[in-house]
Amino acid sequence: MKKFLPHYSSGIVVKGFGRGSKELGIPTANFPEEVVNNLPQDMETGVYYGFSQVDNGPVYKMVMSIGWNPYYKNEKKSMETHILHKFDEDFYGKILKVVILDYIRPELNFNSLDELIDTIKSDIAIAEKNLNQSEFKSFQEHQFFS
Ligand code: ADP
Ligand code: RBF
Ligand code: MG
Repeated sequence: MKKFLPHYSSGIVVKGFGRGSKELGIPTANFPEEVVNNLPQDMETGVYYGFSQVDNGPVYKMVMSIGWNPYYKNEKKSMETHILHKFDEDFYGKILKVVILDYIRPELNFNSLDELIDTIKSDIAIAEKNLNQSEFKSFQEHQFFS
């Protein structure tokens, strides 16, 4: 599971699927295809967490979904980052940097949108808690983000 971690990615924030994740309270910043294609071939799809930064701003905790979103049956593999911070404005076109540190679970299908949202909320709680551990804390101050 952790074979390819930590993994560092950076790229421009592009428009995603426009499904209104934002309206659900869980906006996800999408990376372009090239960044997705740079992931190690054998890295498992699923839900991960780590740290993230928009341009040269503060480094925040994040959760990320990598894969095909079985609930929506996407045709294209995506990397969607939800940053655990309330932003006043969108940041399309800015540079997003992420370090992926740990794996939570595989991508699942759900019977309803409510179940998807509840599961994402529990992913967020896991990331919130685990990222305070000293094992991970050091990455927040990593050179990558300076
Ligand atoms: P899209 O389908 O275009 O990805 P979303 O509804 O997922 O649309 O919204 C994503 C956009 O919301 C991001 O590209 C970013 O500009 C903005 N945004 C605002 N707050 C956050 C946040 N906390 N985490 C991720 N993106 C955010
Ligand atoms: N989509 C899925 O189809 N299955 C999942 O298990 C799943 N887990 C996610 C976990 C996180 C932390 C995030 C941010 C997204 C996840 N998604 C998943 C993607 C979700 O379907 C997408 O962000 C939608 O746009 C939400 O409305
Ligand atoms: Mg999105």
